[in-house]
Amino acid sequence: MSERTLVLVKPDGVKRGLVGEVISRIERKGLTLAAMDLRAVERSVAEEHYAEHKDKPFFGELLEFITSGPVVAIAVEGPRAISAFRQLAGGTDPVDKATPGTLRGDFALETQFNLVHGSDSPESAERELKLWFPDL
Ligand code: RTP
Ligand code: MG
Repeated sequence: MSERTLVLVKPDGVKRGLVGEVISRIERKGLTLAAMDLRAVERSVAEEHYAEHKDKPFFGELLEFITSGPVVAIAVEGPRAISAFRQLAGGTDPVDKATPGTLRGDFALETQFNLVHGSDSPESAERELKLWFPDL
């Protein structure tokens, strides 16, 4: 059964020219792109997107970072797309958790600048896709 997940190439990934690399890995895995958009992130969208972290000490930095430049938002589709993309992304900490061969393991060094976002559950995917792609 096919499902959809929200992927973001974060501002660090766009600035570093890694959008193609992310898309390539999604496609090579066998997942497909249902929608894609390069866009500036409004603060209200960033706050809503990361609402689960609003009481964390890093929330302010996280908002600053995610609104610091354009992101590429992608609705990714395929069997077990949510888990499949989390596997491609690797763990949150790019050194201690993400292993080589994953996007974060191969291309990132710091937790704050970890290149990509992927929805972490069916509930998150539904909520996030409504926020980023209301017309999909
Ligand atoms: P994401 O939501 O961006 O896909 O990342 P994730 O599920 O792997 O990690 P999550 O716990 O949801 O954290 C969201 C993002 O917040 C930043 N972060 N900074 N300074 C810190 O300790 C810290 N912890 C998390 C990261 O950019 C992380 O991806
Ligand atoms: Mg998360």
